[in-house]
Amino acid sequence: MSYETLIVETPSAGVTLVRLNRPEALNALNSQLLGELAAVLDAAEADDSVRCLVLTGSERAFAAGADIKEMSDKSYAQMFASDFFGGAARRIEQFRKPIIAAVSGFALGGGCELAMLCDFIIASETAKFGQPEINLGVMPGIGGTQRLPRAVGKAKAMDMVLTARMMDAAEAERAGLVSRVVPADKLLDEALAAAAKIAGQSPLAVAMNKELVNAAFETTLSTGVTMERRLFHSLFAFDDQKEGMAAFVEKRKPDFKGS
Ligand code: CO8
Repeated sequence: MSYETLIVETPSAGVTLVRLNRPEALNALNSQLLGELAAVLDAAEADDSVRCLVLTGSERAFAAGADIKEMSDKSYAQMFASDFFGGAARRIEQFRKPIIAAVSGFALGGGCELAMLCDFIIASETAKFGQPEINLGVMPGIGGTQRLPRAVGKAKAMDMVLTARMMDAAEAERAGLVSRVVPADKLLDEALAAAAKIAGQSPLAVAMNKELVNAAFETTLSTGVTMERRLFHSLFAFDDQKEGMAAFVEKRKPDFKGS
């Protein structure tokens, strides 16, 4: 399937690379782009050969926010009736396979929120994160006020949301917003290598690991730890656990089948 606002490739077995492709608007997120992204996720979820996604933009911009030109004249009734961007945000939140955001340049407003909706962010040295919606008389709308403080703490989140200050890659790594920072020309290689590593793991264990790390933000420590122990035990129902542990003992590479 081909898309107008996305470029979708399969750079290696099990890995889907999705590039945001609205260069004329610094990859601003509009309804078409988010609709196409939801369709890519539907297809990836249904395809057992897809094990991990990488979402990226251009060198200049991951995404400079929601498309201000699409939103500017909308009424409250239109925003509410269409649940503007709600469906796409929920689709990403509910996606069960890992998504790595590879961020270079601007990740602002909805762009920063889209990166935070992914499972982790690898940033280039040129990345700039921000929630500048306050400058437009509005606020983040795809989870920024909630995910940013969870990622970087209240002080930095308040600072960014209220002053629209951008955070560079080094600060984002110190603050815990991104998992690693790499030179711009290595960004895609690094993200694709991480995705290939994930794609080679047991997809069952990968899905459970993702679910449980996300549960850490939704539940108490004791409930989360109990859930983790139960799921750990349940993994012993799968062939992949037998294969993974046998491969270690036999000093060979495991061949996970997802069963
Ligand atoms: N929307 C639409 N067009 C944009 C956007 C955007 N967010 N960002 C950039 N563009 C366009 C510009 O209008 C320009 O187009 P044109 O050439 O036709 O004038 C082109 O991209 C290039 O941009 P600039 O010329 O401005 O490039 P600069 O390098 O000078 O500046 C910046 C780059 C600093 C990134 C600047 O473009 C900028 O400030 N952009 C807007 C950033 C912003 O405010 N983002 C937040 C948007 S609101 C939002 O994201 C809300 C999310 C929640 C929505 C969900 C609701 C439920």
